[in-house]
Amino acid sequence: MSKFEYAPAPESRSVVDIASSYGLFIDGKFVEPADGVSFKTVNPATEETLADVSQASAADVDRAVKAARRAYERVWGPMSGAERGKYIFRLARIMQERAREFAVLESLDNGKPIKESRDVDVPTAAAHFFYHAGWADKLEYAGLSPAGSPPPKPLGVVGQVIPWNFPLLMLAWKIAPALATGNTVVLKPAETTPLTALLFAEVCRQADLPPGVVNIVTGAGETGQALVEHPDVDKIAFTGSTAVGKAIARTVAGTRKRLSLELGGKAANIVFDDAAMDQAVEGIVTGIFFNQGHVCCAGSRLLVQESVADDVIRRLKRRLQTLRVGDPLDKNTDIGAINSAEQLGRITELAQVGEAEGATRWSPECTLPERGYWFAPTVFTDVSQSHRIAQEEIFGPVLSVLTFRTPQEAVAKANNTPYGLSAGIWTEKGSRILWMADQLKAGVVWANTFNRFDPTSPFGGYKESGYGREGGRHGLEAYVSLDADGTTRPTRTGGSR
Ligand code: TAP
Repeated sequence: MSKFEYAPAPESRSVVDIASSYGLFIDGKFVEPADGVSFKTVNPATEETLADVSQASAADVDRAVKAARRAYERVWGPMSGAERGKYIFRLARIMQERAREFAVLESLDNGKPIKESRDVDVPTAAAHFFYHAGWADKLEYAGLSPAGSPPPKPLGVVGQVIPWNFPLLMLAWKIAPALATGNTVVLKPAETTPLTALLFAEVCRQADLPPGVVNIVTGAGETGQALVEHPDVDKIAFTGSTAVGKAIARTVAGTRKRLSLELGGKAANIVFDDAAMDQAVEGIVTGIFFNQGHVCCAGSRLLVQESVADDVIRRLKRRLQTLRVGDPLDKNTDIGAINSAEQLGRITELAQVGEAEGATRWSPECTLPERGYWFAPTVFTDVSQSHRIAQEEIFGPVLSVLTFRTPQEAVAKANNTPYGLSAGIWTEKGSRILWMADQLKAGVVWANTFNRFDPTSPFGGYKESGYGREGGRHGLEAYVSLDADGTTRPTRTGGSR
């Protein structure tokens, strides 16, 4: 039977205006870096250079922290919550108004499909600002401190370091709660995806946000390290790999800085024999192939009940044959480009390890573009618990399939990981969902859905997936002091159970 093909439906690039070079955003202005060093950011789908971006040195980070401190002491700290809320609402509205520009820029710099940047990243980022704007004047009623005790106070200057997989959304997760609680911010975006953070800097100017409240310092790992080590930063909020998170925890240990860490994951997506199978297959696809699998909470381990494993794998393979891999700006594209040559190298290496360890590798037939960084959706069956592809975070479009017979075995296998960020359960039985959710050591457990995000819902991990929560009322705790004198306490929020 002949197959209907989709005609290309490319989104126009004309909505974005990328400058040839960008300075650092410090104290409300774009400024040159002290030592004049820059790096290039490229479109991973074409390897075309998009812009030269400044690399912030320790001296630039110091300038940014000083600007944030001044803004905290003179303007943002003393401002009423209601006034702060107005600014944050304004940021949210401008982000919505410029949504198409943000979406196209994100897809160009990151490689993710436009339908995801347009329908998930940008609207969810704006939703985080709207949600937190609403909290700004209600913090004393948030139940963060016991009745009768002083209202929560901001911490001061917050240093934030974010990864490349959801550049704008991770910025929103970080900046919105920090501003709502009265802190000022110095944020370092990932080296490979700085452009939407720089567009957000422009939005801060458009919103007349007081200078120094938000500062954006672009650069590589050393810039992040300079921010983490800066003595006048009151809190570090980090999202990224577990290895870098551990290094940051070591640096911060023994200082008065507060720390929250959102790190890696190796989530189990668990399918029982009574699940609605077509729905479950869609959830498996969303779980691991959304955003090319560059998702900390990706359902990268499929645990399927043995009695239905053959059927699930057959349906899954049939579904994967319909996924379209290619131009991120094409509105039909399901899977875009891998974010960098380095990440492609890591995915390729781990997939080869999977084969060498004896797992069976399968990908649908698909023609990958000649230029850029691409990896076909891949499924490994015959995977055992000890395989590296069942243990290590691949952070790419690669699914490892394991089987189980009983719910107890599913729980034991799901929890057999150093991580504990998320999990999914597919079953018709409500009681089983509740029992499983109670047993699974994961910060988020989805039932009959996967990879759903909402600003009202706290998100965060157990074990090596980090500590602290982002989003919801719980997320506010990471940005306030409950001490009467407003000093910071070296406490962690969230944590293991
Ligand atoms: P990392 O390599 O850890 O980088 C994260 C950020 O830290 C980047 O901005 C990076 O700069 C910076 N950085 C690198 N070395 C640093 C150092 N020594 N001190 C301070 N900052 C440093 O992670 P990644 O590869 O970008 O992101 C993927 C990882 O993030 C995955 O493990 C994923 O699971 C995790 N992640 C977790 C979550 C949550 S919510 N738990 C969400 C998204 C991603 P450069 O970009 O210049 O290297």
